[in-house]
This record gives sequence, structure tokens and C-alpha cells, in this order.
Amino acid sequence: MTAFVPPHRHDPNPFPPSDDPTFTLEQPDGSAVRLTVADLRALPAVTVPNCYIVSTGHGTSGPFTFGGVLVRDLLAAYLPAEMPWSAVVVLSGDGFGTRLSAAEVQAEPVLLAYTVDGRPLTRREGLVRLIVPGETDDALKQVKWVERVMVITEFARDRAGP
Ligand SMILES: Nc1nc2c(c(=O)[nH]1)N[C@H]1C(S)=C(S)[C@@H](COP(=O)(O)O)O[C@H]1N2
Ligand SMILES: [Mo]
Repeated sequence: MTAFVPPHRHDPNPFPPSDDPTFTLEQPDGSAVRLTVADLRALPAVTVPNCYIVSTGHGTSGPFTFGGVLVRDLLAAYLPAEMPWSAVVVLSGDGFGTRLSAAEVQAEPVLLAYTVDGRPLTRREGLVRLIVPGETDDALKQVKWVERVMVITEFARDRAGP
């Protein structure tokens, strides 16, 4: 017998939760730094062509060329040297979010995008938006309106205490 997995029913939210594109980068010890789009622009920029937003039930859009900062470059710039991390959780202000393993982040150009097709993303389009180019599972990792990037280590739970 094959398990029935219902199709994706998430209606994508078209409305930004706020006008504020700043977000926090939160380390496993709880320390946080607030980052602006200008901070992202100060880091090495990459562009990733042929990205699609693949959403079952409400169509595929693209191809887009997204531009921004690789998540691995962001972490390299802001985490203490040699700090191990095993995953990142990316949350938006409207409650949507995803978790990416370190392996996923290293394997492909996962980025925090602030441009699309050479122009700035509008806030309505997500500014700042997580782009996971290889993700075709109903756009569930293409997180608009990034508000928190949480760095996870395998030991964070022990350190955080009860
Ligand atoms: N913050 C946030 N990001 C989100 C969503 C959402 O509801 N909130 N919906 C997701 C889903 S289900 C889809 S299909 C795409 C839609 O992206 P688009 O608005 O660029 O077409 O955004 C994804 N990212
Ligand atoms: Mo979707």
C-alpha cells in the first residue's frame, strides 16, 4: 500500500508583514546581530541564473536571475572563526520558514537575494528573500521577508539549558 501524501495546499502570502527588510543573524549562544541590505551589499555578491519558483497548484514562475549573498559567505563573515554549525533556520515575519542543513548550504548556491534580474527586489517580492535554486518542492524553501537567520549547532540544545 502506498501512503497518500496530499498536495501542497499552502497559499503563498502576497503581503509583506512589514516594510522593514532588516533581519537578525542569531548565533547558537543567543547573541544576535541586526543586518541591513547595505550590510549584505558589502559582502561578496553572486548572481544565480535559471532559478524557478516551483509551486504545485499555483504554477511555476521564472526563469529568474537572483543576486545576493551566499548563506555560507554570510556565516563566514559573521560567525567566530572555526565555529562549527550544522544547520540554519530561516524565518520570515509572517511565520513562514525553513531549515537547511549545512550540507545543503554547501552543496549549492543558497543565497539571501536582494536583486532579481539585475534590479532590487521589491519588499513585496521578499526583499530579503532566501533562494534555494535546486528546490522544487512547492517553493517551500523560497522564504520571502527574511526576518531571522538562526545558526544551529548540534550542541546548541545542551548549551541553552532547560
Ligand atoms: N514569507 C513567506 N515566504 C513564502 C511564502 C509565504 O507564504 N510567506 N509562500 C511560499 C510559497 S508556498 C510559494 S509558492 C512562493 C511564492 O512565491 P512568489 O510570491 O514569488 O510567487 O513563496 C514561498 N515563500
Ligand atoms: Mo507554494
